[in-house]
Amino acid sequence: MIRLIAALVVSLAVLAGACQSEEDIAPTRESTLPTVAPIDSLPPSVRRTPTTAPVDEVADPTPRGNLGLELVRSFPHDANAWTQGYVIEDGRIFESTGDWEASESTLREIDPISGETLRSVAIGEPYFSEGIEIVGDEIIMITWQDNTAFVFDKDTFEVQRTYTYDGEGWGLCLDDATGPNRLVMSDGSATLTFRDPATFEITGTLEVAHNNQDELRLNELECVDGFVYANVWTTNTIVRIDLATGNIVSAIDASVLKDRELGGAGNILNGIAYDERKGTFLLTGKFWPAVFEVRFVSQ
Ligand SMILES: [Ca+2]
Repeated sequence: MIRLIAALVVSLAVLAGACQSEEDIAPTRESTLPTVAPIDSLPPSVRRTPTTAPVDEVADPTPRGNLGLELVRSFPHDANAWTQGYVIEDGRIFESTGDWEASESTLREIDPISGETLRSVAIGEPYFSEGIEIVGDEIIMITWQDNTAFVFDKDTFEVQRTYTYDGEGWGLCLDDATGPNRLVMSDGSATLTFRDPATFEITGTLEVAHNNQDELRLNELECVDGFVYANVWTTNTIVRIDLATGNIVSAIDASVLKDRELGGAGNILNGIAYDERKGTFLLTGKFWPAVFEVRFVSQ
């Protein structure tokens, strides 16, 4: 644990050193998007005491070490967005939002610099939108308990077709590194389901190994080079899962970002997108006022 704390302090120092000035990250919509506080302005007790300690709670059968965060930049995020899915491709960001109010379920394209919503479509009742993934010229969106996946044209946001499925839908990503392309879908449990991206038919499942099966609730996903990075529901932890084995090989405690935001209860980390052009990850959270571009670094 002492080593973990020491590593966290080092990570904080890296974050503080890499932090942009407030001017650099000032939002363009000051009336609705609060300015992000510099990390080094937080009191030490907040900076050095994460609100959760999930890294110790998620077992790691084949540890490859926990990863720290190196901040590249931050930019505004709609603080009214209950983020469910987040993806970036060729510099274009797409986000899905969902909420108890059906009208809050949307698919959006986001400006990667200003964070402004460039366009948005409401999904409409009774659907509660969840994760999204880009597949070619289309975006697939799953829904929480509505047993329906929507397929949108990426450029027009017009619905091309729908699929029905059993169970809940939480997160979605496309694994294109371990054989024929396959969607990876989470349902709030420790089981991932593989699906054919062309038909949405189930092609397999994967049990994620850890020592606390009831507590590992996998949410928003990002597939990268044979691994899945998964937000863990009710925590600010991201786990890195080896798709070949189902083992968690790394964990990333991103609570430092939430502390930086000083968000209220319930506003947890959710939303992860890999920018393969830059080798960086975009991280945000539900109702967070900022998106953080980071690199995951060895501790
Ligand atoms: Ca994602």
